[in-house]
Amino acid sequence: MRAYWYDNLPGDQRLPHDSGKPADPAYLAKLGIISRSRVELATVDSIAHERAYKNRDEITISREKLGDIYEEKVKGFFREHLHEDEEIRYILDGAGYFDVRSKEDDWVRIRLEKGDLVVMPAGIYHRFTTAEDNYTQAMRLFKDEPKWTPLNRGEETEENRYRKDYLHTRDG
Ligand code: KMT
Ligand code: NI
Repeated sequence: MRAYWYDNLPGDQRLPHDSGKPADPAYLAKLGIISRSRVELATVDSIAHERAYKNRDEITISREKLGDIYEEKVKGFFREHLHEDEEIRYILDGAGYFDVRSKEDDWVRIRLEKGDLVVMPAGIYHRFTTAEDNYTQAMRLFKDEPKWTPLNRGEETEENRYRKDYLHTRDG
């Protein structure tokens, strides 16, 4: 796990886009994100248990698995959105990037590799992409029913109850 400020330069979303300015775990914590590097599945299980998670699934995002719709899927995940549930992502293999919005609405990029885990709060704006090797295998853990529906950022999400609760928790 390594986090840094996104460079905002043009170029494929799967490139590192590293501005050279790191973002430390303490800053991620201020955004409500918990991150852990190189943990075993047993650790994921205990975090999920502590936080009363009930469901999980596994997803492989690769050309081999998705075929013709791979590029489309990758673009879809990269649309800025929020979810109405807290969610855990645990990388089983490969690598990927989660970009999350900072307090000032800039992007912080979190690179996750095999064994890395993030807990993302409900209501945070984010987007996801595979990295240069176009391969991410991940476990997605969710508290109750799988509510995968990404709510794309717009006027409606600004008024969303989960968004407002998130900002209230983040900013006090
Ligand atoms: C998300 O919330 O954008 C995702 O779960 C992306 C796919 S899981 C690595
Ligand atoms: Ni998402």
